[in-house]
Amino acid sequence: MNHRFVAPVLAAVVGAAPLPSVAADPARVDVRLSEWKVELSQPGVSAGTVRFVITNAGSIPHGFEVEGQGIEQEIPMIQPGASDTLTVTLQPGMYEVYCPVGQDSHKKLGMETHLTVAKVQTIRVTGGGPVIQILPGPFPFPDSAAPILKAFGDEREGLESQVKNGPYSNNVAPISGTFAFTAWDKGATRDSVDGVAEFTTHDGARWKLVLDRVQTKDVPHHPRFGGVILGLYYHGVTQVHTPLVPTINSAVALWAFGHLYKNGGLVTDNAMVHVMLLSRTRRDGDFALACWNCAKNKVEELQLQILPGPGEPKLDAPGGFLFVNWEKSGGRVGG
Ligand SMILES: [Cu+2]
Repeated sequence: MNHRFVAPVLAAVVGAAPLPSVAADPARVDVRLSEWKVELSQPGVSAGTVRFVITNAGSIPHGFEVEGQGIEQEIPMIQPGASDTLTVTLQPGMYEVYCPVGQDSHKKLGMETHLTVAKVQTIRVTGGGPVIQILPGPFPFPDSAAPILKAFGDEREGLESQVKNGPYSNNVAPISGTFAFTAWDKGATRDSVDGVAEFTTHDGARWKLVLDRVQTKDVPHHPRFGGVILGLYYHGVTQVHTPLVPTINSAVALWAFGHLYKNGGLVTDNAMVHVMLLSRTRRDGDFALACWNCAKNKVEELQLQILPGPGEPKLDAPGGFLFVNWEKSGGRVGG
């Protein structure tokens, strides 16, 4: 199995995870000063601690100031070629960022721009309804997948093996278990998650997954592999999908590292976990995959996919992975 294409998983855990450190990692914004503009690496960040890394790329001295929502902070003037940093805690709102040198004459010449600071979004998700384990088996839509496979070039071989014996199959077993988590969408680099899944697989093994940190590394062919994506409730149709997964809407998609336990013993602290709360892809009764485009179905399927950490041996489970669905789940969004 080519692990990079396995979408999500997530599962339960051991004990109460500590609260995530919400302000642990400042968001970084790179600032380039020159005559006569201020350029930011991104137009917005989520609320919290923000670290500006400022470079004077011009030919005369410049400065940098952040102003708005009752705060006004600046760095000392820096020479051409020099850099400095400014770390500030920003509440949601609009901020003016500019060069204050020359009693605002630089600002008036154009050295001014804006930074939008957004509220941190939170979602609480609880798994419910029938719980099923998805076992290795053929992907039921090989014809629909053909054009997708073609586009993957060198990586096609791995995908084709997934079509024959992959993690998206109709080979499912009813099991039991619980899963609940909270996720914070705080931007590309500092999302957080806190949750636990506990379930007993078809072979009688008791698994527990504890989630306390997200993974932010990019993976090819994903709109964004890593971190937390909160869709639907905010952005409308996100159409998040991976190559051999039906098109769906997702209310939340996250990629995390987890602590994984089997029958009470630690398996790994680096399990690669993908979780999605998405529109139903399986029908009632036999839980067969029932649609290639499932975007119109109710968002209530909670998928948890678990793989070993990078360089670690396969999990001691059929196919070397764990894939569990809670079929009637729900999420609640808060500020
Ligand atoms: Cu200036």
